[in-house]
Amino acid sequence: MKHWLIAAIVAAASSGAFAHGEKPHASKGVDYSKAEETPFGRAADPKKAKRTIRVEMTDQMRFHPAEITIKRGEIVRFIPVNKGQVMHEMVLGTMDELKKHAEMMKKHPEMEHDEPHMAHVAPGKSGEMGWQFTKAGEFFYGCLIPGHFEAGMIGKVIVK
Ligand SMILES: [Cu+2]
Repeated sequence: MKHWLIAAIVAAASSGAFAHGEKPHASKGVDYSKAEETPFGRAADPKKAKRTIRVEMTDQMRFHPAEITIKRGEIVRFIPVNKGQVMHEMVLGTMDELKKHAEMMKKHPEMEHDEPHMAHVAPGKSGEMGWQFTKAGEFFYGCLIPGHFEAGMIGKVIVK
């Protein structure tokens, strides 16, 4: 746990130098109209969601549900719930991006990162993430805490 705390303090002191980019985040009073289009959609105001999907994360390194079907263009409010005793996270992306990101997390486990397509959730807590899948296809969500993704902590989003 300690590295998360240190990273958070350092990030606060250097005003977000650890962030990947200038992307909006719900907790920072964001303008969702400026949300960047990614290969798997864009950040959206969870308040505008017509559908809320609760996703449980467990220490068995699983997401429940592990497969979600969504209509293209629909704004979804994800509520990742950590049912375990350790930190988990829900990160949306393409399989390629999640794999790359998991590799990076292994090399730099101290790296603090926070973007609208990811939610880090402490044990017993829940997070919130608004997302609009703008393209049809198969996308994924993974927990990129070192070891978790490799253990199969991954789910699939089918966008129709
Ligand atoms: Cu995890």
